[in-house]
Amino acid sequence: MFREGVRLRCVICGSLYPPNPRLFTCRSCGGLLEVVTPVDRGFEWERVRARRFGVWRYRELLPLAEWVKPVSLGEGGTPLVRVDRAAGPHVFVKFEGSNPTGSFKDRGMTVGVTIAKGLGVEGVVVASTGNTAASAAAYAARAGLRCLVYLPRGGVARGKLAQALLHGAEVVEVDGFFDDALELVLEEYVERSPSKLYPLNSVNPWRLEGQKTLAFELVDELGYTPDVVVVPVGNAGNISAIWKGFRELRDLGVISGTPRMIGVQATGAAPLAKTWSTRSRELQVVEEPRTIASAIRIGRPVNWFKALKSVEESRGALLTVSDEEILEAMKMLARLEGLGVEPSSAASLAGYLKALEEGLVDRGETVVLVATGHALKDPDVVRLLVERNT
Ligand code: AN7
Repeated sequence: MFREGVRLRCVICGSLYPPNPRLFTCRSCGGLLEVVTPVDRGFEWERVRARRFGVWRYRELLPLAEWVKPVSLGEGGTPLVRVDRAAGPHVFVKFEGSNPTGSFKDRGMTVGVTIAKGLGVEGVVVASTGNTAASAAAYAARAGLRCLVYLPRGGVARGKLAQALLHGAEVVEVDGFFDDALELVLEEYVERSPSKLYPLNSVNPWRLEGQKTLAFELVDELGYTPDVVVVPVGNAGNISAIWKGFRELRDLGVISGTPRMIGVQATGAAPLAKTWSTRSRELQVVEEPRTIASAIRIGRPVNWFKALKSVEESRGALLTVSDEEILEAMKMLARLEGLGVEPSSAASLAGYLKALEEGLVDRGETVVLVATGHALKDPDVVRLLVERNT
């Protein structure tokens, strides 16, 4: 199913493994793995640009063999919108809300569910704060697979739950936070594998391969590398995946410089930002994460090591924004730019404004704010925002 020469590599000790779709952690040190895809010498950036804009335009840079037919809904190829009224003439929003299920998760799910289908499993399983569940449910439906989702009880925005149910997912509500739901999934379906269900959380390095295409699209559309990319951070798979995409383009010689990656967390759910600011080598776990941005209400991000490495290598930063700042940014994008994003996505604009204040970014620099999900995902927060101050 995989391209010739594809390997898995431990992000901590560098151990290499053959491309096993079920192997998520290093057998010698327990670190998370990443996919290494060798690219043909004949690869030409110009040739891929003749294809439809989206995830599969970059097939040569993805680990799946050419003959594999993707389970696809036309994901990726999302709008890049200049936001000069809300932020300035050199600032763009990458609007991931216009993916098929309304979030960036679709980029990863098209790859993950394609692999699940190829494995011949009965279905897929995820723990989720909502968007992963919505996306997994839709792609599983398309592939004719079962989808089982573990959600924190009362912790998922209504639009996302509605999508999971609409697409026929089996929902298990867990008393506790997302972190507890994920632990359950890892114990049940990863440590005791192989099960009949294929786990598609972001510990799955194959799924993250799809998410790296966001970096490809930015370079592809802008024609140059942005100076800074701002990403809301929860479980920290996305910031790691986007950074991996830039690294690969640099290694291929497509770009010479890489952007600084700035990760944004909500003040009440900021394990990584805390770890970063204290220069700690151990994750500063948040036992009871709190924020209005339920997508990123995560206290023990599994990809913490990958994310810290990405931020460090790119000479970026991690910072926090308050719920008030998130709501204000959400309103700015909606009212000044016509962009309806969910609260966690607005954290990237709030984070950019903070980074300016703190001197981490200069006004003249080209910046991309990743708006990870659509406003319709969370109608209750929209209502709160509108009723409070119109
Ligand atoms: C809109 O759906 O974790 O740092 O289970 O839905 O890669 O976790 C969602 C995360 C940002 C954070 N923005 O991305 C899930 C889930 C939105 C999100 C994030 C999420 P990661």
